Amino acid sequence: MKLLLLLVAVGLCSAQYNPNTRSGRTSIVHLFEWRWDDIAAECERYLGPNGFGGVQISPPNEHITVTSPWRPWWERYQPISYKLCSRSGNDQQFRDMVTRCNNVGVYIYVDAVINHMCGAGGGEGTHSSCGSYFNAGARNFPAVPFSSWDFNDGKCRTGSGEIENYGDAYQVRDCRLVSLLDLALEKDYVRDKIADFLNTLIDIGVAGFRFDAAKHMWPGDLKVITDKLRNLNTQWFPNGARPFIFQEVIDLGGEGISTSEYFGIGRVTEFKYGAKLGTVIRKWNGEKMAYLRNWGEGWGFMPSDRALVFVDNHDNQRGHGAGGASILTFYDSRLYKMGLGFMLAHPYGFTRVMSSFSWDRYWVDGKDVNDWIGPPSYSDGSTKPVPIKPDTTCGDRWVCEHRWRQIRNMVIFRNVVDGQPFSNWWDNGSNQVAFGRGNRGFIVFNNNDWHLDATLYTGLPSGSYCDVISGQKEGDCCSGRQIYVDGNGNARFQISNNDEDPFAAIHVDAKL
Ligand code: QV4
Ligand code: CA
Repeated sequence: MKLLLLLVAVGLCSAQYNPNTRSGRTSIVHLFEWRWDDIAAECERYLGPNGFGGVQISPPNEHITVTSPWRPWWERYQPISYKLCSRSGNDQQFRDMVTRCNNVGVYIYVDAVINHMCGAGGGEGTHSSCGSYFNAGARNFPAVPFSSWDFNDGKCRTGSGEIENYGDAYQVRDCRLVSLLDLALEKDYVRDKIADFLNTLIDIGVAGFRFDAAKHMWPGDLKVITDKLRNLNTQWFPNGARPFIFQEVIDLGGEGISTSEYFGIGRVTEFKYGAKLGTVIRKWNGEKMAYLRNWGEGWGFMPSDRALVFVDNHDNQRGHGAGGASILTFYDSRLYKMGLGFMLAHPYGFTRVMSSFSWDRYWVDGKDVNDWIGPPSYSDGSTKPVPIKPDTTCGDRWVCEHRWRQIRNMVIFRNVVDGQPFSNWWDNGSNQVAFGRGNRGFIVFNNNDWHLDATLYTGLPSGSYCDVISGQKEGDCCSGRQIYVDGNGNARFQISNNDEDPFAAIHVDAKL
């Protein structure tokens, strides 16, 4: 009996690290600023058929609207209430999206902004996405309702009320992040309001949450809130399934707060991953791909089963939170595809793919002053739909990285090699590297300025394979280059440094 109870307890806890994706689906995609109607359609027509496990959505609750002169993307990070109406759609559209995505096995992960409400300078009125009245100066949000005693104004010890020193954990948790009114998460009332909001989403059918600004919340408060959460909706999930939690904690080392403080609650974003991978692929600071042999914990990252990993996110692709010049984005598409290829082939962490909208970058003194620009929108500020072109790419300013052949095929590669060990590493001591995943898949990179011509042990069964980077298997044909694995598992790879994409990947589902 004791053993049984223990097993149940372990099962309950460990589930928060489990993304709840359908078996054989191993990645999620962040459809940044997409409308609910478009996400529902994308689940059905693209994400389901191509093996994506889920979607991280932009915050679904009511937020401030800022119109000076156009609406920035970041208004979504200034909550006004927990009503489900936002720039992406209303309550009914949200429920329709969750149902339709769940029905095709693509699950929804909500970006939960629970550390704060809008900025202290947010003003008074009904300039909010559902038209709810609020008064930022008076700390009054009647649509929740929250009032002045639900905020940390009295608790913060800095003169400005702002976070002034990231080395001081108290300031980081109890003071205001860029003037955002900081909620008093130690109060039962505030905890209950947040848990009610998250439980409403769970009942609708979401599979988990990104905790925005988790570093700015005490782990103990988050633990109490997550303990109040119900199990997932059994219409789609097994009995007793717990919501997946991944927490946004930026820890590049050297600050007062470390990611490990949050492991008791769920997974945590590993920001070192994209920063380091970008440095290696750009060949900065003497880095080379040969050093990736012990990628993962060997590079000082958190344990793999606690990590949520990504090449770039909606902040650091535009110089916000932990944005550094090394971060690879769609603007550097050739290097970006290699970065995604490496991430999706490598077993470390749970992987998230970014899907962006583009904007005209305008650099002034090393800073992009257009970093605020919002998604494609009409003159009234409402977000435009995502048009799909005949060649399957997206129109307007929607970049749809997840629809790029190389990236989508690597999402499939990761599913095919799921559970297989990292194996058969090879490198030339410089920037030509290769590795496999057991006997299911193999990938080769040439990031040197010269040709790669090497016969490598792949671990794969003999036969002809279609490279899923230069093309893909279509029926019995291969639209890209073919690779022949001989009876000993060896194959000759020839990759020019001038190839459109200087890497190649084969797996057992792309065998001809
Ligand atoms: C400005 C000044 C303040 C000043 C204030 C006065 O910067 O110093 O006190 O005016 O009113 C926007 C503006 C910002 C403005 C603020 C309040 O950009 O200039 O303050 O609003 O009006 C996003 C954006 C922020 C944006 C915020 C709210 O990145 O620029 O602020 O949304 O709209 C750290 C954190 C990490 C965080 C990261 C960006 O540790 O948690 O910074 N990342 C998450 C999200 C991110 C989001 C937030 C947190 C906040 O991923 O997108 O910030 O919810 O590293
Ligand atoms: Ca806080």
